[in-house]
Amino acid sequence: MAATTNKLRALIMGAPGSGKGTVSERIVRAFDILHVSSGDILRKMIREKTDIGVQVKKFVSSGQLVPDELLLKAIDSELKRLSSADRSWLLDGFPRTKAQALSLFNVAPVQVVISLDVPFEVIINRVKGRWIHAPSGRVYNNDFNAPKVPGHDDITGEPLVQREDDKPESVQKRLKIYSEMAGPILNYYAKQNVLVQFSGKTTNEIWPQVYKYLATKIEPKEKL
Ligand code: G5P
Ligand code: MG
Repeated sequence: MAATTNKLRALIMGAPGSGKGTVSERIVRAFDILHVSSGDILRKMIREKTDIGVQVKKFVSSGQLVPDELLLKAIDSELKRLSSADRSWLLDGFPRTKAQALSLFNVAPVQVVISLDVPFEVIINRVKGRWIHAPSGRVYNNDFNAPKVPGHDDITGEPLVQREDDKPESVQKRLKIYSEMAGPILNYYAKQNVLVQFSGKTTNEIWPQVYKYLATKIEPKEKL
């Protein structure tokens, strides 16, 4: 049963590499909101070789969606935590199927769905230069937000890694799956009047639009 709260329940959607993680980092800096990425949760389980991590590895590294039942098992405890959280939250990468959207509805109906619309040719170029700090999920890019020290995380100084699913063949597969799967979810939220689309070729173009929109829903802690 969904808990009642006046905190914001938001989603961020968009194709692989559209900038969900990058925009989420800016949202967390500017607003008092918790960011939860299903991809980060799965990558942590894979790194730690948990039972679920071992089962999801083959799907994640080849760019396929994790089957619903397994995915819901993977994020069950996180969803339980969020259902009673007394803080606003932003889910990144979940839901991706109608079954997942219905499960989320039972936890908490969402009030805002931010959809990032970035051309696929722009995305294909940018993921080639992506580096991540695996423990935190912080994202860098050789051409865009390069780390201060090449190959190292700005905050911890730990080494950065490339994602296994950023190989060109996996990226193509992920983009194809997104094209096939996203439509019904976006329609589902459009019908609920909670979907807002932000288009652009760069995060710097999209971010001020997202900030202005979110500032109508939740008090910013930092000015743009
Ligand atoms: P994820 O982790 O949810 P994706 O594929 O949805 O992964 P991804 O790849 O994490 O999305 P993003 O977060 O949208 O992309 O993009 P990003 O990391 O912020 O930006 C991409 C790169 O571009 C970065 O290097 C960034 O620095 C750079 N960049 C950003 N803006 C700009 C710009 O303006 N200019 C330039 N030049 N660069 C820029 O899911 C991964 C896998 O987990 C499983 C699936 O297997 C999935 O494939 N999974 C699920 N399976 C089933 N159901 C679910 N709900 C699942 N969730 C995860
Ligand atoms: Mg991401």
